[in-house]
Amino acid sequence: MDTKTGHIETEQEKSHGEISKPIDAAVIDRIRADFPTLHQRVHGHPLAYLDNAATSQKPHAVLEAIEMYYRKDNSNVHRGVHTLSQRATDAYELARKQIAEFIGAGSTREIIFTRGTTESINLVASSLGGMILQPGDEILISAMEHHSNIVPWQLICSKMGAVLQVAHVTEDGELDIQDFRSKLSKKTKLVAITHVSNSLGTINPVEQIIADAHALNIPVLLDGAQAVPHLQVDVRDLGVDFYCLSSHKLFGPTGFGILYGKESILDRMPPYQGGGDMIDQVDFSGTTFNELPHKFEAGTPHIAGAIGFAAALQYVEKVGFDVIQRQEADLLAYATEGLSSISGLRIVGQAQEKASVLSFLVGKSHPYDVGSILDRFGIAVRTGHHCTQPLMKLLGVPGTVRASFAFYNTRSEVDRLVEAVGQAGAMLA
Ligand code: 7TS
Repeated sequence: MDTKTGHIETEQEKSHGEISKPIDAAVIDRIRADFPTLHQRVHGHPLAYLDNAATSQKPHAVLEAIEMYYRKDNSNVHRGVHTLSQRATDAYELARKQIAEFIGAGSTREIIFTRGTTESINLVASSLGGMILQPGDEILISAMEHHSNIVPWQLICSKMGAVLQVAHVTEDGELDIQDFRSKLSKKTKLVAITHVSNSLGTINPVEQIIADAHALNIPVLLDGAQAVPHLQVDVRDLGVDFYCLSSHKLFGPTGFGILYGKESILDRMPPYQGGGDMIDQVDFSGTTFNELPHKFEAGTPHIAGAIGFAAALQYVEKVGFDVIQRQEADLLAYATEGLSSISGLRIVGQAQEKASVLSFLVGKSHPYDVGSILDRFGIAVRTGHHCTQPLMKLLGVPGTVRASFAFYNTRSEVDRLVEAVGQAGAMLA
């Protein structure tokens, strides 16, 4: 993004006061000051953390919220009359409300706390899949899915005698929408597709996907793990049936995530796991289950995870998606241009709509070797298949080097990346 083109400030931008266009380096510096991990040296160089698609760094606000909970309120939730338990329960359920508002859910009953995107998808596959699938039924995914949105469907399909259909992806890394449409049929019982590809950055046309599937009364699950750090998602505007996400990619703690589901569907689904908290009455002759969302939350939950995640969302709102998107778009365009100037470098994934994820290969060098050299320069990227082995096979690559940017990254980090990749290419040639 050329920040010098005549851009008219929106009301939201104006409300950010000093954050006027272009985003001033001083603003990003202030943001960086909120993230303690960014300020360290690796192999004698300042850390350039460009592995945000794997996990993001955590601002002070998140670390403090978690510490305060453990220092002051640590107690179990939903089961104590004492003050600490009530405080913990209040903070935990307030987090649910804040999370519901952040993604535009209609009710906290639609927000199920999980360990992350992986567990959210497994929950739907196991509970809904086990309830509705008949032999010969189909689940439709795409060829760019993370293993987390492939394997749970394979497991339930093989258990129920159902069939996994896969919509093609083009050479540019876009969903082949015609192929997707041609694979929707009366047999399709669910569409499960990623909102943003973790390997290529492709932003999928989810409104279109949902419209096509809903025209045939097929529910849609979106894997939002890579979307929520970059896009303002409103599940009700989308009309999506299930939306899955992980706290740790959105500046919150690991081991915590969300399954959003429409209440009308969640209500009909059987529990996923049994244990404490998810029950209403237990008797050896049978058990009745708690109401939503607790029906799907067995056992002592990740209380600090919920509280830390709510703090992360507050932080993101304070920065604002407008600033986040402008900074990331700038970094993506700048890095794409810089890396493209390196001879023999090939960018993998050239979709029209992309989030700030950049996969590439340098000549015939193995991605792992390039990544190891970058690490020596203090630059953190991910290498390999990024848990998308079928996609790598389809694109005919062994894996890629992946740089993924967050709003706290800078053009000077991109300069260092380009310089180091150039050197790695020369060393490995
Ligand atoms: N779906 C997508 C699109 C992802 O990118 C990931 C994690 C997951 C699901 C699983 O999320 P989890 O939090 O349950 O593990 N992706 C990556 C990645 O690209 N590099 O490391 C983890």
